[in-house]
Amino acid sequence: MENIEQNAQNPIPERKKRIFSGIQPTGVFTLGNYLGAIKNWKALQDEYDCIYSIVNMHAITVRQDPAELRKRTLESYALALACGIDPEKSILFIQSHVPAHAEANWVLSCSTQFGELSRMTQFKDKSAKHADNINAGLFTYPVLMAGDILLYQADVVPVGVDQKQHLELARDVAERFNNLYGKTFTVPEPYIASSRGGGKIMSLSDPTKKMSKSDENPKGCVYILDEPNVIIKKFKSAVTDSDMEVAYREGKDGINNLMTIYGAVTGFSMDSIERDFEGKGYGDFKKSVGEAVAEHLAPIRENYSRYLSEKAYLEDCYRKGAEQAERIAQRTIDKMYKKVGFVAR
Ligand code: ATP
Ligand code: LTN
Repeated sequence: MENIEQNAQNPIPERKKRIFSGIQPTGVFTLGNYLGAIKNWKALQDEYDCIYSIVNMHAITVRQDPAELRKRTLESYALALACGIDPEKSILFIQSHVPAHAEANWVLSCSTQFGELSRMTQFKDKSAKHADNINAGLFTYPVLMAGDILLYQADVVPVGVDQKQHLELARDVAERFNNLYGKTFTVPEPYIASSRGGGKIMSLSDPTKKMSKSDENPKGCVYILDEPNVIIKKFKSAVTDSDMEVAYREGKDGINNLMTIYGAVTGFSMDSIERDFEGKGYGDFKKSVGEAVAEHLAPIRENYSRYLSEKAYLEDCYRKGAEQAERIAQRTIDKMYKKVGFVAR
């Protein structure tokens, strides 16, 4: 009886749900990456068991300069730390350090159909943009991504709106594999910030286009390491409409985007932003958005230079991260190999 009472007061803690997400080391993170993904990565660390990766294997689907990729991978790792990913709470690792990602990719590619990969809109966009290098990796990229997620038996995957289709594919592949070989993978749920909440931040120079870190036109992109005066200037020259009203409305892409950004960094609702800027012009509004963003990002810039200069700490973190990730991923690879009928060594 005593025991039962004690157990009721101190129940065994439930296993936390697991999160996996990744970001490519293709450049300094943009405000889009931050609001659509990394800000959520940080916020979810206490409630979930989180595993985050700098996905350098994904990055080579478009041509990269090797020295630059190496440098950017370390910088991206430091940036993730600077954005508040805490290696004591979460696993943060570099994708190529865990061979299971390449192994899972092969097995899963044999459970993915050519037809379903052909429907991926990111492949169509990127192959139009890189017409001289439409390689097989660019085409099978969603399989590598499915492997990333399924290896860790992730329950939830926080990403921006642009990754929704890839996530649906990962779910389909997991279900197909489970049906064919017996339960092997957790089928992951997407965690997508609503577009008003920052799930899709648009370019400041062309608000019909996604803000993207590999964009050749840096004017439309706010990078999280930009100096405050640069940020304010970029917002001042943001493209808007010829109307005068700060209101979230169909067809006002530029203003909608600025309102989304302002709401995401201040926590203000669209209604309260509309009220606060009633009767004021776009100039005042753009200035306020620029200042709020610059203020929000300032601590990240300070943390970043500190982390990047602590080389030994950085190395220690990514080595530990890889070991922790590998332990989990290897268990899933062993299971997959057994299920498909590979002879154990
Ligand atoms: P690249 O330009 O190299 O394709 P990217 O800027 O699109 O890169 P990724 O590394 O592919 O960034 O994505 C990292 C995360 O950031 C993903 O979860 C993605 O959905 C999110 N993300 C990227 N761009 C935006 C955006 N403009 N708005 C909201 N989320 C975004
Ligand atoms: N494809 C993603 C990056 C990515 C990812 C992942 C995101 C690679 N693997 C696994 C979530 C889960 C992109 O942002 N382009």
